[in-house]
Amino acid sequence: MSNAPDRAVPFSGLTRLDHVGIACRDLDAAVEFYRSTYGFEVEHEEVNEEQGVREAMLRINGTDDGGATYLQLLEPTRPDSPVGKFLERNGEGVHHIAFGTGDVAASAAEVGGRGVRVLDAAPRRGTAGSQIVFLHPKDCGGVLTELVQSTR
Ligand code: CMX
Ligand code: CO
Repeated sequence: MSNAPDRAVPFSGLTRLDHVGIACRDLDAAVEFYRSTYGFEVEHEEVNEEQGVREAMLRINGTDDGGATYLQLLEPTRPDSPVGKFLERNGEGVHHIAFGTGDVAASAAEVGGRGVRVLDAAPRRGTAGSQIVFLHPKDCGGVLTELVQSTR
């Protein structure tokens, strides 16, 4: 078996796993769990009102050149937000995965051209000034999927 990319399929530009998003009811408690259980530290914390989240990014591995991998802990700022609705339906747990790209608009256009619904007509502001789009979970095997072009 070869791991070489299949050139019959156009390259999506997605090169790595940037983060796994986890829905929690209490951000501070979740941060403390990951700190005391695994030793992961918060690298960045912010409120993103457009996405309706208070969030913390915990670096798992990698370096400052844009290659690091994170856990994104997400507490809703309001019950009718995506994470608020998810918690109501499912309780706490894995909410989404995010693939990294150097050009999120180009990657979204590529993937969208293959019949996957891109939820954002234009990239929105994500963590720490990154640019993000989401793909519909129903077109991705039940996995809410984010594409992210980070400034890190
Ligand atoms: N993972 C998998 N499936 C999900 C899901 C998730 N996180 N969230 C919703 N779904 C499924 C539901 O189970 C439901 O399935 P059924 O139709 O089989 O019951 C379906 O999608 C519709 O769910 P809903 O509760 O009615 O929610 P909406 O359609 O209103 O919204 C979605 C779903 C994905 C369009 C919305 O959550 C969204 O736009 N998400 C993107 C934005 C986001 O999640 N922001 C927070 C993170 C910010 C960040 O990472 O920076
Ligand atoms: Co995310």
